[in-house]
Amino acid sequence: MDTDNMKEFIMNFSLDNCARGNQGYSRVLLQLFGYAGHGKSSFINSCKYIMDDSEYREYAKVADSREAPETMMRNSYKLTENVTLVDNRGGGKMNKMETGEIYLQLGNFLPLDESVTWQTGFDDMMKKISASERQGCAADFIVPVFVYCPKAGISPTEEKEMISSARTITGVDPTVVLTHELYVPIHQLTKIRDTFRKMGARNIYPVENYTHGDNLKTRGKHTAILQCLYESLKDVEFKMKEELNPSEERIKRKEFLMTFAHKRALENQKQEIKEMQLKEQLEREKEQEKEQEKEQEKAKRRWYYLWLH
Ligand SMILES: Nc1nc2c(ncn2[C@@H]2O[C@H](COP(=O)(O)OP(=O)(O)OP(=O)(O)O)[C@@H](O)[C@H]2O)c(=O)[nH]1
Ligand SMILES: [Mg+2]
Repeated sequence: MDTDNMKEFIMNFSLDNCARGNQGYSRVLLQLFGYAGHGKSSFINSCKYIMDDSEYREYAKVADSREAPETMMRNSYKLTENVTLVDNRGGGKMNKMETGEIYLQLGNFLPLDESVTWQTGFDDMMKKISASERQGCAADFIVPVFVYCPKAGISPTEEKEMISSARTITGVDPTVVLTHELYVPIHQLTKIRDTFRKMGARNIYPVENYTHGDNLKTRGKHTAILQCLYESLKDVEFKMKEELNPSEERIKRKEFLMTFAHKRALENQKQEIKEMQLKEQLEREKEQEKEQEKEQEKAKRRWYYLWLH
């Protein structure tokens, strides 16, 4: 399919036109998630640049480099009448607190266009889930889009967990966008693609984002990005053939997050107990060593020293 046809499909996409109608969903949210600095904001700017067909603009502020985290808010950008892009805050270390927050963003439990702070624990996560009841965002059809820069190398366990959790939370196969396509050797790109396939991801799109420094329109860049958007919406169309229930889905999502938070709290508790036991053991060992030293000291003393004291 050529770029004009793909663009037209994306522009006119509406959940109302799906096989069973909109089933209670009002819009599609393409939810970008992943590590900080991997190109989420640049991907949003590229999509807007292509769809708006105007001058290049930094709608989403881009980081000065991959190493300096930029996006702290969960900003939304309207791509078409019915499709919105969400620039979620990216994780740095991807510890359990950060992944928890990423799942809250993905599950649409955090407010749009507000800043994201990493959680501190179980209570914090529960409060955020309860607060989300007031936001009324149950009617968004979520598509998870994992943005990944292959130059960073891959740590399969974390990425696998994120891909599979994204699928469980949203019920949709995550789209994987591999950025910096032109700067990664083909063999490395193929390897990374295979790794993501093994994790269960099927929709993988290598793209070269348009940036402030390089925004010369090319058919290659246009095609790759449009293909990614087109195929993601085709997946929505396919999924909408099933009978779906937005409120039921939200309940399931909530259950997933609560189980995650509960497991994480238990793990933390176990870890704390382990650390405490280790500390106590070390202290005991130190005491024993001191005692032994005292005994040895005593043994070394001559008989008349003992008599004198
Ligand atoms: N050459 C090239 N540079 C890119 C590409 N995507 C992003 N960049 C650059 O990589 C850096 C980080 O990009 P951002 O779009 O800010 O990344 P992000 O994921 O939004 O980062 P955070 O907001 O910090 O989470 C910027 O300097 C971009 O110009 C790409 O596909 N190709
Ligand atoms: Mg950003």
